[in-house]
Amino acid sequence: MAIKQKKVIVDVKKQFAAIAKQFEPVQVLNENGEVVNPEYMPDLSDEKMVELMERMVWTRVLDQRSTSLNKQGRLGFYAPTAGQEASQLATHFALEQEDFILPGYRDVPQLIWHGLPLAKAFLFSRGHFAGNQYPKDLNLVSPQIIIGAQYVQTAGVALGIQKRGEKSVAITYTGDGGSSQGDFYEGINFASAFKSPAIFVIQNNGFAISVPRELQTAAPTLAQKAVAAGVPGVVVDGMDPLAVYAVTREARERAINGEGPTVIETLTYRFGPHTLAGDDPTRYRTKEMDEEWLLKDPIVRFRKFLESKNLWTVEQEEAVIERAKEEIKEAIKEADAIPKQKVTDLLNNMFETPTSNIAEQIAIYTEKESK
Ligand SMILES: Cc1ncc(C[n+]2csc(CCOP(=O)(O)OP(=O)(O)O)c2C)c(N)n1
Ligand SMILES: [Mg+2]
Repeated sequence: MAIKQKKVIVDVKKQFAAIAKQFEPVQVLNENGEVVNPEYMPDLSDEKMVELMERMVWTRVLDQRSTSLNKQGRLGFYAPTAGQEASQLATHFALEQEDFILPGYRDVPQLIWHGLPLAKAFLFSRGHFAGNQYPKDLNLVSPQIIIGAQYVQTAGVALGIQKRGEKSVAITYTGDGGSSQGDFYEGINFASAFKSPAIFVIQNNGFAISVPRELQTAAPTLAQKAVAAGVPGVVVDGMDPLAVYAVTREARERAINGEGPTVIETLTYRFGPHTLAGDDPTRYRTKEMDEEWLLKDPIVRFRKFLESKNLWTVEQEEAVIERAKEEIKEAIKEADAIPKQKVTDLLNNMFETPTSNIAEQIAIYTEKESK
């Protein structure tokens, strides 16, 4: 039988168009703080919304103060957070105290709002071992520096929660760059196979240090990578705290109802440099790009919304700023009061029982430090 016309088997355009429709960014508030999708409005009381705004303002101050303290040589490693407050704090706001957080290096604010004493965060920044020793009752681990590794660990923690029959979730954070790592795929696949209660957040701030997101992957959205693993994925306006809260809360509900993990991609931007270790964003970002994103500032947007509901005033904001400065000053004092780290402190904290080579080094440094 003669074939009249050869038909294309994979209609690429059609395939991608069908997928794209599923990944339109979720938004509740537009840049002017107006509600554009009331059907997605989360169930949050006025008091709760004010509390979220207070946390965002407080955290912006922490970012500014951490930057100054770093420049004065009083802090060490620091990854700026300004611009990402909605992505970080509104995801966190949708959690409960029993939930477990596995952060990346930029996610110190979530740890603090989950109860980590600020002095601990400063000690972590200084590379002090005490900055990695957390109160036992907090379900937290210290920030992961290895890109993506926390995704695999989260699959494990979520499986543990499930095996114990607990009604809580494990949440983790990585960046757009992190979503190109093998660990990212392994983590979501494992949690998916076991339908474990995990939430995988990708904070897509457009860059992995200087590498633009477009050079990371040809995937039109990062959230759609989830679908291949059988996991629901959602893209959200990461500068809109109400939308971020709504998608995270829904993901949490699915997780505790035994429906498995979710991948959330937040579209965001870091206003500052990658870290304070010499990165210069003007070498890879344009002024126009910065300006465009500054208009989307999550604090400005939420302030406009709350002001329109008579829930926020300049005085309220100033009070939060003052309180933040005071608390930061106290926490730095507390961190300064901890004895400086000795080489033996570092070595003694590596293993419960030191290996022979570490034991040898402990002996050498104990001798040196005694002089
Ligand atoms: C496995 C691994 N490879 C490389 C690095 C070096 N590194 C540190 S941050 C970073 C970029 C990560 O970008 P992204 O995931 O987008 O997170 P962002 O810093 O933008 O929040 C890289 C490559 C690392 N820490 N770990
Ligand atoms: Mg990034």
